[in-house]
Amino acid sequence: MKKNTLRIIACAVVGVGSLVAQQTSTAATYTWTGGGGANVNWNAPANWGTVSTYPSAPGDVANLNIDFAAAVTLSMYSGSPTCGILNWGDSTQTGGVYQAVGVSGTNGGGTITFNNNGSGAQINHVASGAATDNMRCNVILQDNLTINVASSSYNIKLWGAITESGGSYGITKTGPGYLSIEPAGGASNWTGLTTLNAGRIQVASNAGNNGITGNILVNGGRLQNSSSDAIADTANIEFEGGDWNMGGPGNNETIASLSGAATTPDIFSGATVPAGVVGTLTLAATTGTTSYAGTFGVNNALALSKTGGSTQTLAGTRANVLSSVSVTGGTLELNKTAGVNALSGPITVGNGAGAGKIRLLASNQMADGSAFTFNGGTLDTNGFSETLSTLTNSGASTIDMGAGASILTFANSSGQTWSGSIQILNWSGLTAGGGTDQLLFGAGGLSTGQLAMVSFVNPTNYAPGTYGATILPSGEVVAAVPEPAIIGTLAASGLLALRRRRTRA
Ligand SMILES: [Ca+2]
Ligand SMILES: [Ca+2]
Ligand SMILES: [Ca+2]
Repeated sequence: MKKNTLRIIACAVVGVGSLVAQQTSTAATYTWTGGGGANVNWNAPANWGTVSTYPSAPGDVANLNIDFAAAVTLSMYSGSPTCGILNWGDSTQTGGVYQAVGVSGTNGGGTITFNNNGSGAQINHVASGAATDNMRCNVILQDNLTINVASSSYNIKLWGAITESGGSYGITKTGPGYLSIEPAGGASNWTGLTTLNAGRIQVASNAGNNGITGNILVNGGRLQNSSSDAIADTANIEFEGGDWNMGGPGNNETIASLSGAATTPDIFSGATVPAGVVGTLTLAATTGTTSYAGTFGVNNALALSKTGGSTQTLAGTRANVLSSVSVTGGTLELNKTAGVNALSGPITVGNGAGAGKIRLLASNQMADGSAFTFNGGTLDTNGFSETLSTLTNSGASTIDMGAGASILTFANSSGQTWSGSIQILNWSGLTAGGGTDQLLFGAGGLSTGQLAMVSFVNPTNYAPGTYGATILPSGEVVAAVPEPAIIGTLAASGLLALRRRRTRA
């Protein structure tokens, strides 16, 4: 009974509070009059030139963009600061001095809620000059929020956790200035789209908390990492313009996938000092298919890793520059203009347990100088042709030559370390070579031991079965035809079919 009584009292108190909030919820415009100083309270009416009110309701406009004569740091700890529009920054640099205008002095200290009654909340940073204004309190989105940073040399930085309430809300960045997002005050979690239209978004993680937690759309400007793993591993990033500097040296990032039809965006690693230290971009989506038409590494090479079960297509008209490629899950489809490299650097395919595939959707998608290493994965030529450097193998790997005509050419690989097996599927070749499908090696070819690890499964022009491999003087590896006497004996006894079943098992 005592608990119930307390609940009734609590409800009554909340009810009164709501009534008061409703009475004061008519959107109003407030302009800061509190001057400068540290820990100046947002919720003090005198600081806004009023008797009893301050920006605390959806739709309220908070003008923090006066000519500050001294630096100011607002305290956000109490009073439920809320606004629809925040105009922010020292509007006049008296004597060339910009006065910093901070919102909370402690990372995660207090909260501000952005709610413009569904018409989109705004932060308009109006100052000019080269400096940074910090918002260190946590941010709650009850509306989509557009952040405009008007000066190209200006940086505003959100240090608090960004969360949402009452729906899924996003952040749109406009204007030429910088917006930095680094949740040093706790874990961010908002699910709406982060859209970059101009300027820069610099994003970092802090204590394992991702700076951006949802999907991202880049229409223009630059997305830039200030640390590794700044973006949620579940995020898709769509590029319809702009670019992405992963920062560094050696910043790594995992996201779900990449998409976008624009061919101009570039994703690149930051400074490579010490030399050779590049970042790795890992695409980890477990399902779905996405296509990215921009480039990698034109500005500075990076390493690409495809891990999840999804299909990622690399399209477009410009060549990628990659320091290495690893495909251990799903399918990486290569669909650039024929002869334009989608992949470069050493290429490894397979996770050692059957996953990981590269599929050609056009010819000549991998640099001729790229060494190709199987680790139990699949190369699906899909009727297209490719030239690579050496071939190395471990595990049970597969070359699927698909429908159509594929000429797959490797450099002399007789010096490479091989173990396991390579099965060749859908080979439409000829015993004498020169057929529809051709698997070729440069002078030196493969060693006898390597050839023994290659088998052709149900080649088109052969009786069904699994065949060993032999290499012709031309360097073409073809299915070895058993001696006619052996074929006759096998056919007569039905052992050919038995052998086929065994080799398939
Ligand atoms: Ca000033
Ligand atoms: Ca990540
Ligand atoms: Ca090639």
